[in-house]
Amino acid sequence: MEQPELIARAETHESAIAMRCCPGEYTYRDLLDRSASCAGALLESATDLNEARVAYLVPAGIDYVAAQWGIWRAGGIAVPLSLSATEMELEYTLSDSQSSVVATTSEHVGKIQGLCERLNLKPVVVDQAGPADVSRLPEIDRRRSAMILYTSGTTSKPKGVVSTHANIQAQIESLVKAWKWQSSDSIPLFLPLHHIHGIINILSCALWTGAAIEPQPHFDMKTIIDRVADGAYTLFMAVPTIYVKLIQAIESLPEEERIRAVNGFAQMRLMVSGSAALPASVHEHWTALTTQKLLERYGMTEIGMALSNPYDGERRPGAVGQPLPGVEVRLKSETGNIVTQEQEPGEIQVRGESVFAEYWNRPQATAESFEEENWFRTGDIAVLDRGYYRIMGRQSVDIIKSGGYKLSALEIESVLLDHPAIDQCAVVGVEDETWGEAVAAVVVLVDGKKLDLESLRSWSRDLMSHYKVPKRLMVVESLPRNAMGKVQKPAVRALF
Ligand code: MCA
Ligand code: AMP
Repeated sequence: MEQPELIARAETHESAIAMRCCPGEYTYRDLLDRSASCAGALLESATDLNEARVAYLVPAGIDYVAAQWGIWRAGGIAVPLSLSATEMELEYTLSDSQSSVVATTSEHVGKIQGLCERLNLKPVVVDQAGPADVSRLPEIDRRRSAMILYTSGTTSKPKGVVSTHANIQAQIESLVKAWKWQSSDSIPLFLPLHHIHGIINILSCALWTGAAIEPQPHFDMKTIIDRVADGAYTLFMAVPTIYVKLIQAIESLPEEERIRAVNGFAQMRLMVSGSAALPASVHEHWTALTTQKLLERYGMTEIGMALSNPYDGERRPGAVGQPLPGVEVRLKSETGNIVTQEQEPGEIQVRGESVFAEYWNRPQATAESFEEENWFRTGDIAVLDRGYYRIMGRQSVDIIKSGGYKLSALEIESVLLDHPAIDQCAVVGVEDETWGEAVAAVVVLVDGKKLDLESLRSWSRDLMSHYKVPKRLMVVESLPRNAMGKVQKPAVRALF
């Protein structure tokens, strides 16, 4: 029977440990059985979901895989929801994706029940699904749409990135090959599971290979350091913010604990950084502390991973390396020429089977993001420097990367404008040692009103995920604008 290769492969290592959770361990057979149950519960009497969107709100663990694989095995498109999203954000994702069902767990069903009633969605509780008849599951062609991930960009609201099963398989196979994944690998999973970094680079690559995953509810410094010191992992993948925080935490440990932690990190097979620029100073600091040379790579929701420092060979601080297997990369200059010289900047453009199919329900945005012959325009600027790509920045000032999350300044502005004291506002990302960039807001107040950072933050928390909430606030008489009346973001940024 045709089914996603990731799931078919699980049959070949069914007795291996797939997940070490607290408490208990689960084999690949458990994942297969639980995902079949979920598929059965989603299908009810239907024979195929035929690409209906099924959202799922499930924490990292066996239920997450049961839901994701269950949706795929039933023929649906998986739409992972963020566990830290506010109700307003969840409603947007559910409505925009036109999801008809939400899969969740007994623990989380309360959080989504009200929304399901209001939007007329059916909740399915994954951990209560009974056994299913596998012979009834539909054939899944690899060209079918498999997943929609929401990503912020140059538009106010996030767009849904649609990937097919073939796209996902290509993204996984490229990384498994480049980073030499092995069935003996073991990796912690503390990144959110509504983005590529957690879903593809960690979860799916591990499951493809028959390796073991240790899911954690969130990034908890003490737990991670203890488990690393125990020698629990061979692989570690994280965003730069986590390496900055780890350096601070390890250096403040008492000597004996520090040595144990450092030795734990030193013995790993591979440690990877990505999702945002890793400052060369942090790269070098980490090597000095642990002897590990971090492997920095570059990717994007729409394309999976595109560039990577080598597994064998020089891992250069400040650079993102070369194209991954199966990925074509070129630079296109501002004047529209393909860059052929080193040190000449250009937009990174990417082509290959790992590149997404379309933005959900946005044919114009999809068309505008591709050039002739399927080259995808990333909006990131890079140079080639002694054979390695180096990221210089982004074309749009309205995209902020904070703690590895991609945020839209326009989306945050549209929320802030609803504040009763705010008349005008401009949001920018300002440099921040820990978060890469921090969200900063410059506002013009309504006559006679007052506003301070703390009250703005507590008001914002109900409306947007905590990492979008402004960290800095400046009240001004007027926003810097050009002769046409357009807000000048570089001048706004210079205010901080
Ligand atoms: C949290 N805080 C912040 C931010 N986030 N402050 C400023 N800027 C932020 N971005 C504050 C909170 O308000 C809180 O403060 C305190 O920090 C602790 O919050 P918490 O969330 O618990 O922090 P954490 O657990 O230390 O989170 C850090 C984190 C998390 C683990 C780095 O941000 C994270 O999981 N980031 C990864 C996101 C990711 O996976 N991105 C990949 C996208 P207070 O206590 O005062 O309230 S995929 C992608 O980018 C592409 C494909 C790629 O290339 O990978
Ligand atoms: P996302 O939309 O969350 O998938 O974020 C993708 C964006 O993250 C890219 O377009 C880059 O701007 C940024 N990014 C990912 N990896 C790196 C890296 N190693 N260095 C600099 N920026 C990165």
